[in-house]
Amino acid sequence: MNSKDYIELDEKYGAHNYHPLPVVISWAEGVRVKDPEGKSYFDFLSAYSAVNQGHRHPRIIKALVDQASVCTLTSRAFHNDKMGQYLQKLCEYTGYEHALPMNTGAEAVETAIKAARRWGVEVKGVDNGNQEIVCVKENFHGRTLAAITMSNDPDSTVNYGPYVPGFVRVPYEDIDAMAAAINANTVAVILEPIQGEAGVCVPYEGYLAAVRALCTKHQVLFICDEVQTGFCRTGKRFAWMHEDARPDIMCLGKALGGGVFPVSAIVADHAVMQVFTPGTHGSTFGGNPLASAVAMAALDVLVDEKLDEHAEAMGQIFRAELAGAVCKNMVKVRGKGLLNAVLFKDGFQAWDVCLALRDAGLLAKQTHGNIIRFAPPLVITEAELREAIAIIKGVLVKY
Ligand code: IF1
Repeated sequence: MNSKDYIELDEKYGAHNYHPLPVVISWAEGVRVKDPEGKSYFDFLSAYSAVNQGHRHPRIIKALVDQASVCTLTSRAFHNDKMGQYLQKLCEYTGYEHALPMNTGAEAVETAIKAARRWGVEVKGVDNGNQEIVCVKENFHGRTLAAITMSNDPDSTVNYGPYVPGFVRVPYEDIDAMAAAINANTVAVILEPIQGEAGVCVPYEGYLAAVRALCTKHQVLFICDEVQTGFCRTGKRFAWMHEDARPDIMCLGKALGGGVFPVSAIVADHAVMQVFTPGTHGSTFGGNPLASAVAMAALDVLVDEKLDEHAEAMGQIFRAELAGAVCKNMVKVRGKGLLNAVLFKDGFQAWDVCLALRDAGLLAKQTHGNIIRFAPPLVITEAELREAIAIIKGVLVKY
């Protein structure tokens, strides 16, 4: 079978809920992937930042294989000998007292919403059923009903009603609108510290700290969705760390699984996490020994390879180089660390650029038609980065 055959099978038997770039990946290592015909590409999407540690990092694969050969799944009906060590490592890495393990990012978001709603009743004193959560426009928090209720993207929401009550949406970067939306029933504010799907929107300096202060003032929980921005992607362990803005709850996913499989969690201190009591929340797969072993290795790689500092340094080079690219439709380059985007003029079809990049040996995906996100694995070396930048510049000059 060749690439064309694989694509045909997807289209024949799959639901048509995606429109992927026409490329098939059958091998991957570090920052590079190959198609079945043997053509090699730089991966500049990193599975939407789930592969921060690089494809098939040897330490992570070793943890996977070692654990797979002794015990993979126990459920939470019994203890296992890996979850506790994993949660300890995650708490130490994030600086929170407790962690609650789930599987996907959307489940972490749901868990944070449930924690905030319960906290609202049991700690803040809101009547059950009246809890409100403030979210921001252009957010992306996943595909569940609560997550799409927060979304204002028609692609995500159309004809999926009835939506979930209890959410109020305000413009991003508008602290006055947020303050006006908060009332006695407000239990939480949720946002992405840098909006990923919206096109790598970095808020003005001071916004996150202002949100934090506003939440503290009104006894409202600050929830940061770090599913995409977390684990060194933006040049810090977590994107809120660019400011004095420590959230009450962090939603984590993607790179926590080391690019191997879904691992997610929320972290919070005791005052919030104590709202969960036996039977009130859970997951068959959350905290399983295989996931725990993989996540521990994924965290060790981030620390030992100093991927936060490295992402910061590589990001500086990337933005400086791309800002100097010749391209008549390019408007600007923005981002932090190795989460960056090139913004083109309104109405420009970035899809065509993605196809040209593919042909030149680099995979990236457009968002909102006129934006391309560039997010390579954080293990990319400076030499590899400069090679990739040359490919990107060589394509941009034709547009
Ligand atoms: C898809 C986007 C990125 C996320 C944030 C929660 C989740 C995500 C901030 C849910 C997931 C993914 C979903 C994936 C594509 C990707 C994406 F384009 F859709 F928006 F990264 F930008 N919070 N983002 O970014 O995590 O349940 O998927 O594990 O195809 O839907 P999940």
